[in-house]
Amino acid sequence: MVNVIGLGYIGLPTALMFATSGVKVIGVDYNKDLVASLQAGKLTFEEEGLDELFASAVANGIEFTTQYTKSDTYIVAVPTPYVKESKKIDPCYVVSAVNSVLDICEKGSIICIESTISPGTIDKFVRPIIEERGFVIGQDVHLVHTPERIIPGNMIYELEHNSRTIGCDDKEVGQKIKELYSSFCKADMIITDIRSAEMSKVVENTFRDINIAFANELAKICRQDNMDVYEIIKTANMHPRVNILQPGPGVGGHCISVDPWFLVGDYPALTNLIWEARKINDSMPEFVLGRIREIMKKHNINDVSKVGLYGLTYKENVDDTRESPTLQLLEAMDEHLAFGIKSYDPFVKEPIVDGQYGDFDKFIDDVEIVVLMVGHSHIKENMDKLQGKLILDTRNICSLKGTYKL
Ligand code: SAJ
Repeated sequence: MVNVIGLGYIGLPTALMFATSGVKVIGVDYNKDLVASLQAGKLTFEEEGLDELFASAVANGIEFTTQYTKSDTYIVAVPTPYVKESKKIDPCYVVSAVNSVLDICEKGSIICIESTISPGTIDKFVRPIIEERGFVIGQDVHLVHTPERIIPGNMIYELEHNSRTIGCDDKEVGQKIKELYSSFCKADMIITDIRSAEMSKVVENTFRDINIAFANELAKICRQDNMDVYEIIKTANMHPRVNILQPGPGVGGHCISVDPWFLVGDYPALTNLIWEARKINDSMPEFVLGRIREIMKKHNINDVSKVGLYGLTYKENVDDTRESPTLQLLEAMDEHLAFGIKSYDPFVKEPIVDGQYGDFDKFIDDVEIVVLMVGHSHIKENMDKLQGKLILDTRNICSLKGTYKL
C-alpha cells in the first residue's frame, strides 16, 4: 500500500496513476476542503486526461483523507515554497510531512520525497529530524528521492513515458521503488544517490531556463535590427546539434523560474551564467511593456485601458498563474503608475486582478490593442475575432496581417 501525501499538481496525478495500475493508494492532504472535493468526485484543477484517470482510480478504490495511514511506502509530494529574499526553498511542508509519517510508520517503511528540493535538502533538513526522533535511517526507515519530471499540460502521458531518477542510500530499496513506479512508468529509471538525484532535477530545469534566456536575448537583438527571430531560430535549429527554444513574454510557473535560484543561492560565486539567464527571463515582461508603449505611440493611443492582455496563466492550456509573466507585467505597470489595462483568460474564471473580464467577446470589443501573452488553444481557435485590432503577439501564434511580434 502507498500513501501519497500532498494532492496537488504532482501528488494527485501520481496517486491516480498508481491506483489505476492496481496499487492500493491512500491520498492524504491536510487541506480538508481539497479532500472533501476529491471525496465528492470533484477535481481541483484542470489537466488533459485527468477526468478519465480520476474515474478509473476511483473505480479501483483510491481513498482520500486528511489522516496519514500505515503503509509500506509514503510518497511525499507537498509544495516547497520558494523564499525570494534568500533564494532558497522553505522545506517546512516536507519536514512536517516526514514528521507525520514518523508518528505512524512501521519498521522498514520507505519515505520517498517527490517534491522538488534544492540540492542538500535531505541531508540538511530531513535526515536530522529523523535521527533526532531516534530512528535509524537504513534500518527503521529508508529514504528515497524520486523527483517529479512531468510537464503541466501533458502530465498523464509523461507520467507513463518519462524516465525517472531514483536517489537512494541503499540500491535494494531503490530497486523496490523502481518496481513500484514501474506499475505505471514504462520508461527507464536510473538508480543513483540522493544528492545526485536532487542536483540533476534542478540542473534539468536550469538548462531549460538558460536555453529560453538565449532565445529571449536573441529576440531583443533581432528587435533592434528588425530581424525575424523565429525564422532565425527555425533555421539555426535545422543544424543537427542546435535546439534553441522559443522566446516569449517571460518564464513563469513554479519550477523553471525558481529552481535555478537554488544553485545561485548555494553557489553565488560560480553561477554567473545561471544568474544572467534568470535576469534576462525576468526582464521580458518589462520588454513587452516597452513594445506595448511603442505600439500605443505609433497609433496615437494614450489610454492604457484600450490595451487588453490575453492570458493570465504562466503558459498555455493550464490554469496555474504562479510566477506568471502577465502578472509580472501588471506589477510593472502599477510601478509605472499605468492603471486601467484590461485582461482575460479562459482558464482563470475567478477575478484575480483589476480590469479582468469574464467574457471574451466583451473583452475584445472593449480594447484596441490585444497583447497575446499566452497561446491557449482557445485563442488559436478564435483568432478571426481579432480581425481589425492591433495585435502584439508574444508567442508567435498569430498570422493576421499587421500583427506586431515580440
Ligand atoms: N517557455 C518559453 N519558451 C519555451 C518554452 C517555455 O518562454 O520555448 C516558458 C513558458 O511559457 C513558461 C515557462 O517557460 O512560462 C516554463 O514552462 P515549461 O513548459 O518550459 O515548463 P514547466 O515549468 O511547465 O515544467 C518544467 C519541466 N521541466 C523541463 O522541461 C526541464 C517539467 O518537465 C518539470 O517536471 C517541471 O518544470 C517541474 O515541475 O519541475
